[in-house]
Amino acid sequence: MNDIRNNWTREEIAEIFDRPLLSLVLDAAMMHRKYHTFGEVQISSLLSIKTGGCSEDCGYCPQAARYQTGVKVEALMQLDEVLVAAGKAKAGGASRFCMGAAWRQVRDNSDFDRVLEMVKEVNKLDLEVCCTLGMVNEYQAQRLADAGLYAYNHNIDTSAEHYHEVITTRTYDDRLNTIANVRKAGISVCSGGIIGLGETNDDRIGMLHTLATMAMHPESVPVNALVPVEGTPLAENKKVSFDELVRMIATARIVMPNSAVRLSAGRLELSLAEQAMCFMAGANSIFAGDKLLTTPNPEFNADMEMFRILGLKPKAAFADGHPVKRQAEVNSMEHEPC
Ligand code: SAM
Ligand code: DTB
Ligand code: SF4
Repeated sequence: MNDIRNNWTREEIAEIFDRPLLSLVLDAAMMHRKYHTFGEVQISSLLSIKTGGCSEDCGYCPQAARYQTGVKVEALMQLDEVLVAAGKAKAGGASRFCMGAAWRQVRDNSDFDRVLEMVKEVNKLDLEVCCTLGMVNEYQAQRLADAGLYAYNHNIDTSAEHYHEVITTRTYDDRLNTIANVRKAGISVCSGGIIGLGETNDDRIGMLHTLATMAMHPESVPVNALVPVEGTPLAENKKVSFDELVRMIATARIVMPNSAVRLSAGRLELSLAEQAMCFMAGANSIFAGDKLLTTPNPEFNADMEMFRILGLKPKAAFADGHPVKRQAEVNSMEHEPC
């Protein structure tokens, strides 16, 4: 049977998800080896270009204005500061630079113009540029693509059924619409979710089902473990155990064989051996750097030591080509006289 499918049933995904853990990891490792260079890990670096003060009520998020989390609200960063951070990320081996803004949605104003400048300038550093700015319409997605944006991160976070338990200020369909707008603009899609939001295994399977039945799978699938932050409604949630994370990663790897599965937030809680199991289960991307957006991440040197011990190699930028350029080629071929 073809490995790359978008007609998965929930039952088929559940059957994979429920396999004994080590069998599941072995199956995922074999799928990983078939579609990727084993041991090659993409390094992304994150920068919060606009921190805090967000109008949304995402129950996990330290940047929501309505929760007292101690995150200081900051205006949109200046272009030159962003370029310094991007240069440092590149020097540290990152191939992707992701800029995050605590916005509900993009607005057509001077802040967006500045973000477009950031995209253009970071692109010149030969980094894959990624943004996560909240909801975007078709026109805004096209402007980002025109500026040279490589990828857009927009997580579906959990299952359609559980979504309203965590977020009430927007709907699951709003998220899916933005992802469709990004896809239409030819930008690489980065979309995954968080475990530890009080969801059931059925919700985890439902989230993977939504992603794996998209007409095109997201090129990147971040799997975050909730980083509980004091002041947020989910601060006291039960800690995600490492086997739950491995199970999620391995199932994602099997149902979306070609995608990069990113072991994302929550790595600070994992030992080296636990992270090794995540890589074995098909994770082939991480966020590196001492900070995620507002919460801590493993020290850069500790990650480099982990790469050395496990024999991991950083993946080069643009190893999979540039989606916007690929799209432009397809468009120009469509217009060639036959
Ligand atoms: N505001 C934009 C949005 O919501 O799409 C972009 C930034 S938002 C912080 C990006 C993603 O970070 C969220 O979709 C969520 O999946 C993840 N995230 C936020 N807080 C988190 C936490 N405490 N633990 C794990 N992941 C978190
Ligand atoms: C994603 O899936 N995880 C990253 C990135 N995409 C933007 C964000 C994690 C944020 C964790 C909480 C924080 O540092 O504020
Ligand atoms: Fe705002 Fe994004 Fe945080 Fe939700 S996840 S509160 S939209 S910054």
